[in-house]
Amino acid sequence: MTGYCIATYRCFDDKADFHKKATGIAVGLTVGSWTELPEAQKAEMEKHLGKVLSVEEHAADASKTGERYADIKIAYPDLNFSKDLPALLVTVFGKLSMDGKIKLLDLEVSDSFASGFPGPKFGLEGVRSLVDVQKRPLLMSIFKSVIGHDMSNLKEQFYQQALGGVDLIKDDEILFENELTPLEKRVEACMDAARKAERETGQKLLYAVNITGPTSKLADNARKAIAAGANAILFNVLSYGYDALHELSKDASINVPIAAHPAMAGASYPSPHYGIGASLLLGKLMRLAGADLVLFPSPYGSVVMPKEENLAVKHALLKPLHELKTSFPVPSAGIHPGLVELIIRDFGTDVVVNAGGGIHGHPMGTAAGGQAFRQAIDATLDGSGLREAAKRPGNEALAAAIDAWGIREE
Ligand code: 1AE
Repeated sequence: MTGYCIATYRCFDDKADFHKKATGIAVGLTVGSWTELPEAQKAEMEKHLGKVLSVEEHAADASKTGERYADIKIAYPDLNFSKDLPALLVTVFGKLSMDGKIKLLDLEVSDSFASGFPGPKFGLEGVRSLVDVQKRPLLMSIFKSVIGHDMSNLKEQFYQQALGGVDLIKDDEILFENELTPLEKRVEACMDAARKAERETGQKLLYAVNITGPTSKLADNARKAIAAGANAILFNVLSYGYDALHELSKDASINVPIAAHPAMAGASYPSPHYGIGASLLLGKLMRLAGADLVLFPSPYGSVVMPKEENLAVKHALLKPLHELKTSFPVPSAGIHPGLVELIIRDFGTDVVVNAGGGIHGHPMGTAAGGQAFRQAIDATLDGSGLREAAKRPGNEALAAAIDAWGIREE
């Protein structure tokens, strides 16, 4: 529908007239009132009026929430909001988000709105090129135990992670500017460790350094990190807002991939009744705002997202969307090598396997933690299976990981 952005809501109510509710939203969030307007004014306001496209009613379903609900689609004229995500989100789910049991499930933005969003600068293919890995899933390691540690400790942690054969290393999202490991010095130390490890492994890697601080300083901080040698950045998108991500990603001088962290997402997507659906929150909006990689919980780890929702996030990052590049899905939290077969079964090879505790907690140490993952990925791709592969000479790291965490088979 040219010139309109379409919002899909799920609205729960045991008694409501859902058609009336839908009209109330379409009018209330656009021109305010309609029936009371004089005819002359109606003609003038018509172009600003929201339109109810569909109302699909569902009887109470005991297998879901046990309540009656409706899926409602409403089209909002682009004319009503400026071409930025805060304006769009406030239009479609500002006051409405506080008005009873209603959840925003999806947004289909118009081509005209999307034209203001270049999306991921590198995308999945670009990230693959930077690390020079075309076919297999990538492996990312997460710094753990960073607060209160000094630079030499951090540098050694980085080196051990890099030796394990990971493709990316990300800062812990709770590492902010601090005296022991300030941003630029941290980048210099870690990139130095990356070069040292590369001389041994022959492998390129990206270090996603956490860009933090007041919103007004984010772009400067990113540029400082890049000048110090950073080749990727990590960003806590939801605490700043999508527009902050968009500002970083569309900035030509910030010419490194951006990994979006999902911190705070749990305040929005898990309720069936309220908030924003996971595939929109962590999928479509992250991609539109320019994330090259997006972290989100997996269906199997320590922070669990139901599988259907999880795969919907993956699709939102990978399926065609307004000519935008795709974003790398990074299912995360509580991942260990015994989950790799499930990850590749559900996500295919276009996925980043990401682990913190599953690497640093390896019984033979951090470097062996990375090696165990790489062995698990290879064994899954060559079809030999983890248990068989663990018996092979050279795969002792995988064997130890399986002893420690087991293999999850569904
Ligand atoms: C969903 C985000 C995961 C994350 O940032 C993180 O730190 C995970 O750590 P582990 O792998 O659970 O130790």
